[in-house]
Amino acid sequence: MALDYITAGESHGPQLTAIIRGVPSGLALTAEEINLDLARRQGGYGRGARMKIEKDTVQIRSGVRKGITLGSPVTLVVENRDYQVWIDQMAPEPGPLDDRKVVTRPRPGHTDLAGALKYNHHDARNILERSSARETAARVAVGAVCKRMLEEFGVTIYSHVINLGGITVDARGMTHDEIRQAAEASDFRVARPDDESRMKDLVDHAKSEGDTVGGVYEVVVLGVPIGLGGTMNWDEKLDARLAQGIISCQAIKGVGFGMAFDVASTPGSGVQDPIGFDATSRGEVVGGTASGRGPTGGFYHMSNNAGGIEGGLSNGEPIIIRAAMKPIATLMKPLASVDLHTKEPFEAVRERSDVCAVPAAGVVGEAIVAFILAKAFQEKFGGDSLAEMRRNYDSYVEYLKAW
Ligand code: EPS
Repeated sequence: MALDYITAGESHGPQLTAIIRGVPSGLALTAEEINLDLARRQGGYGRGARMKIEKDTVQIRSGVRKGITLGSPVTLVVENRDYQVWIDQMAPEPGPLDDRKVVTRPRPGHTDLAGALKYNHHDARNILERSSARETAARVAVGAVCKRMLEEFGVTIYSHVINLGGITVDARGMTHDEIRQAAEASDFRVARPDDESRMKDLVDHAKSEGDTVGGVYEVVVLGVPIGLGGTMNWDEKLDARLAQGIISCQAIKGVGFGMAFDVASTPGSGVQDPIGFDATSRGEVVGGTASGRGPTGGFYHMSNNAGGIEGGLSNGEPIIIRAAMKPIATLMKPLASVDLHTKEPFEAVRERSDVCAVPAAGVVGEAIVAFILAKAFQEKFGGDSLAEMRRNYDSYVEYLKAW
């Protein structure tokens, strides 16, 4: 069965749930590994009070026995601690609602207005509870499972922030390992710590103004073999699928690969990546090393402006994806809105929120990318069991070597 998942759960409901189907049998998986990524998602300078309330941990409820996947659906549960505070308003049992907590002044930029009209909810809380970025905790848990699968094939993923509210970080000249280590140690998940104090000032200033801050993160995938995805049909293309996944994340408004939008203002000779051949690296599996190239049978590109994908197929170079996050829509100095019932002009509702969540969004981006790549991996190599995937993968690498 093709790898797929669904998430469920309201931000202040009892729990977030994810069910993943199509995880191959025989994969070693523990809650502790998933928890590492859940903790990474909770970090970053500029988060709101909710992150102090929650300590996200996963419970594996199906699909795993004694630390090994069974091939059956994997159910992951992350409880919301804050539910205890919201139980009166959010419990599934019938009962009255507190009028003071009903949301009728939609926030510009959020789903409140269109969602309320579409689903016929006169309390926009019924929309915002699900559209909240809290849902990304479930996606990060799914991504951690997918990362585990990819690791078995030498594929690793990291992210770092390259623009925070207009302050850009230039990581050129740094190795993958250096960028990854610096980002993990940084409150802004940036490669160069010298940029952090200006970012902190920017976020503090926005907070004092009741405003919010966006930015751009980059996800990098190392060790991807040549030929994942599809070039024959629109919905098989790897970049198209990654773009859909990335854009589906709350507040993400733009996505690009490699040099991204700069392709539009650069001549073709400065955009396309010249091809070379190195017989010594035939069949090399080098995920995590300096070049980050996966198995290609010795073919390589002399630059990586394409970000590892040409014509909808991985080309073996590191996959590099950039995503632009808009500033969070919930403002403490709210913009103009209209009451859903009276139609009178009002300021939009104030909800507790983050001032800046770009570093966390990068961790979510890793998870999204992990899922899409794991799915593409399974399409190419089969996947009832990890052993079957490995046989098919090894045979593909042998085929590339013999080309
Ligand atoms: C989030 C949980 C939410 C928000 C934020 C991210 O919790 P609460 O609404 O209780 O503060 O902090 O969600 C949003 C930015 C949003 O617009 O919904 C989380 O777990 O990441």
